[in-house]
Amino acid sequence: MVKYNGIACITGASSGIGLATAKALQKLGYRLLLLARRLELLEAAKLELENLGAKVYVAQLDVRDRVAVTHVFSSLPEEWKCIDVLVNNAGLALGFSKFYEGDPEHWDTMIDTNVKGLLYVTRAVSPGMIARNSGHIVNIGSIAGKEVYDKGNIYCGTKFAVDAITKSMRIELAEHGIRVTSIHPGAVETEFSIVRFEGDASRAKTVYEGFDNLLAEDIADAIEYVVSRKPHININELVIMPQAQASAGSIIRKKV
Ligand code: NDP
Ligand code: 8X3
Repeated sequence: MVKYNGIACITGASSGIGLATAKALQKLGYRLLLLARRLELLEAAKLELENLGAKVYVAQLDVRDRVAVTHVFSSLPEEWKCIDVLVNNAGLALGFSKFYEGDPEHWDTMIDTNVKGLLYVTRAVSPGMIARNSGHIVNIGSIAGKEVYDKGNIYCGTKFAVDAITKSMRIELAEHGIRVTSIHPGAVETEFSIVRFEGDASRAKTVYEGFDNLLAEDIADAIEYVVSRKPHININELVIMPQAQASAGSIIRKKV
C-alpha cells in the first residue's frame, strides 16, 4: 500500500465520522492532527491510534471560536504546521421542528459551527497549502445540502452553504495546486441524532430503525478513497446514501 507521510487535520475527531476518518487515514500513513471540544475523547483516540503506530497530536478546539481557531493553528509545534489534508467534519444538527417553531439558539449554533467554523479553520490552514502549492481540503456536507426536507430548514441551509462554499474554494484554490472535495452522506448512525435530539438516545435510535443505515466507517472509506487518488485527480463530490434511502426524506423501512 502507498504510504502518505503528510499530516491530516480532522475537525470533530472525537466521535462518529471524524474518529473513523482518523483511523482510515492512519492506515494510509498520515500523521494525525485531531481537533474537537471533548479533549478526553481525543486523548483516548490518540492512545488507541498510537498503539497502532500512528503519530498523533490532539488539541481542544471549539471551531465557533475564531480567536481559538487562529491560536490553535499558529501555536502548533513546527513539525505539525504543514497540513496536507484538512477534513472539515465538525458539525451538527440541533432540533427538528418547523422553522416558525424553531429555537434561534439552535440556529446560531448550527450556523456558527457548520458554516463559520468551517470557514475559520480553512482560513487558518489554506495559506500554508497555498505557500506549498499542494494540499487537499475535504468538506463534509450532507444530503441535507443537496435536498431540503420537512423540518430540516436551518440545518439544510448550513449544508447548502457548505456545498456552495466548497465549490468556490475549488475554483479559487485550483491555481494553487490544491484539491477540494465535498462528501455528502445520507443517514449515518453516529452521535448525530443524539445531539440533534439533545441527548434523547431512544428517539435518536428510531431514526435508524428498520433499514441498513450507513456507518461512520463507510464515509471514512470514501474519504480514504478521495485523498489517495493520483495528484492530478480531484474527486469534486460524492453523494453517499444507504441503499434504502433514495432521497433525503424517503427511507424504505422493513416492518418489524
Ligand atoms: P457526531 O455527533 O458523532 O460527530 C460530530 C463531531 O463534531 C464530534 O466529534 C464533535 O466533537 C464535533 N463538533 C461539534 N461541534 C463542534 C464544535 N463547535 N467545535 C469542534 N468540534 C465540534 O456526528 P457525525 O460524525 O455524524 O457528524 C460529522 C459530520 O457529518 C457533521 O458535519 C454532520 O453534519 C455530517 N453529516 C452527518 C450525517 C449523519 O447522518 N450522521 C449525514 C450527513 C452529514 P465535540 O462534541 O467533542 O466537539
Ligand atoms: C445528516 C443527514 O438527513 O439527517 O446530515 O439531514 S440528515
